[in-house]
Amino acid sequence: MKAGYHLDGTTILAAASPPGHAQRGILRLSGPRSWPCVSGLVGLNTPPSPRRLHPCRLRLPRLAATVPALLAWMPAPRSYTREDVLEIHTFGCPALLSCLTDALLARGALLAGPGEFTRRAFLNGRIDLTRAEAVLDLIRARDAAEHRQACEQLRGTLHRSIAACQQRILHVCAFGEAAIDFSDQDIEVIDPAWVEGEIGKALAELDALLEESQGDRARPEGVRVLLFGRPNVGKSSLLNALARRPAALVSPFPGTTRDGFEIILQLRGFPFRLRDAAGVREALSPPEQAGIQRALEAVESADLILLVLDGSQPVSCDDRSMAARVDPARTLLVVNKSDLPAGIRLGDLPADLERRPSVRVSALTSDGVETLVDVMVRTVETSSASAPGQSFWIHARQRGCLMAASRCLRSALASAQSQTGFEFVALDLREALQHLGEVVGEVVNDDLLDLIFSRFCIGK
Ligand SMILES: Nc1nc2c(ncn2[C@@H]2O[C@H](COP(=O)(O)OP(=O)(O)OP(=O)(O)O)[C@@H](O)[C@H]2O)c(=O)[nH]1
Ligand SMILES: [Mg+2]
Repeated sequence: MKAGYHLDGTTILAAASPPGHAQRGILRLSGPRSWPCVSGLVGLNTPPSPRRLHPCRLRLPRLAATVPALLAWMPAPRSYTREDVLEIHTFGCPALLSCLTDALLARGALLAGPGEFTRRAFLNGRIDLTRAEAVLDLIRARDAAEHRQACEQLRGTLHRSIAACQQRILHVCAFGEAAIDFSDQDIEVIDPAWVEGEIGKALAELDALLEESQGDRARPEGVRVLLFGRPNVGKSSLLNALARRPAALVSPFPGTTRDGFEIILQLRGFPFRLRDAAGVREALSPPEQAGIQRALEAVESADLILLVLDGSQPVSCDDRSMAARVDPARTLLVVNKSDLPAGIRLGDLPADLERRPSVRVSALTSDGVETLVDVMVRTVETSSASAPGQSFWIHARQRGCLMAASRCLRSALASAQSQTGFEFVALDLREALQHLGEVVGEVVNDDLLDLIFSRFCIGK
């Protein structure tokens, strides 16, 4: 086992609260010496009642006075790690916590490695690896959608799908191997069509899982939003209104923005990458043409396109040609300049766009901008990438294993179809099971565990 993680039977210790000054500081111990390490410091011979907060006073050798604290005692096996776990809640004062840590280390506790509590939970069979990784996701969740996804995984959504697939493959293996045992007696024990059918189903389930997880971390840095429209409709002004600062240059001259640029914004707790781009028209110069080319490329990769229109003018030919370039399903219409007399008729847009949500705003006065934010957030919340149960965010590691398992099943299916003998089919099926086992942690080695858990913070 690598440095940083400890052997079975040891007792580990870490702060479970963030570093720095805070109202409350928490130290957490896990292992058989959790109570013996603490009992002397609180002057109690027996542990308090489990799963309650028990008031006590800490007597620390380096401090003159006693310190009030609360103890939470979670004896094995009903604890996060399935070991004896004890938490000490006291003031969030770094000097006090360091003093307490020293006292506990002197009594035999060891400083925990990153993610060691969760690693123990996994090794002791409390959670499978997909759930352990979900704990990490939960800690790192940047918004409500990521939080919800991590909770889904924590409930074992991925694990259940994989278990169903494993069951199907095991079933085929069991029947197939029994058939090999009876192969010298002239009885048809296994129907080749059934074998093919079952492998085909397992493969379809796995491929569906991979397909659903296509959006693997689809929003690594937030939802990519593109401000798209012809020159002078107020894209840069709108970016500034959303950012509440003059981030982009604005001028009455069409063609002001050339190099598009991005800003990252938190809107209602969601991270958005907002991209301003050159207005699209028949370019007057090569640099403008280059800027327009970039805007057109960004249309392909954006998660959400805000098609900005000038509400004070009729829909122009440029507006229509831009409307033709966007995917309506990813587009919201923003009718800007609502402070001016209205001159637009949305009915002049292509029919599929006309039906998309539209918001009237004035980037100049910020009128309607809050409504636009509401609509953007709602669109993201209900998009497939964040709808619960519809799509998985899986780690690259998990994805790699699923793809390897899918390859093995494909090869098993080919062997089954060419009727080369069940031995060959079984070899591939066993290998597929091995890869699926790696996703949930039935087949793992220490190096892999080190890699996974080293991404955790200490104390989890
Ligand atoms: N009255 C009014 N004027 C606006 C509004 N939004 C933008 N403008 C004006 O419209 C002009 C163009 O604004 P920009 O934000 O530079 O437009 P743009 O779409 O970024 O233009 P390009 O960068 O050239 O593509 C500026 O003079 C703005 O002050 C608005 O809501 N109301
Ligand atoms: Mg601009």
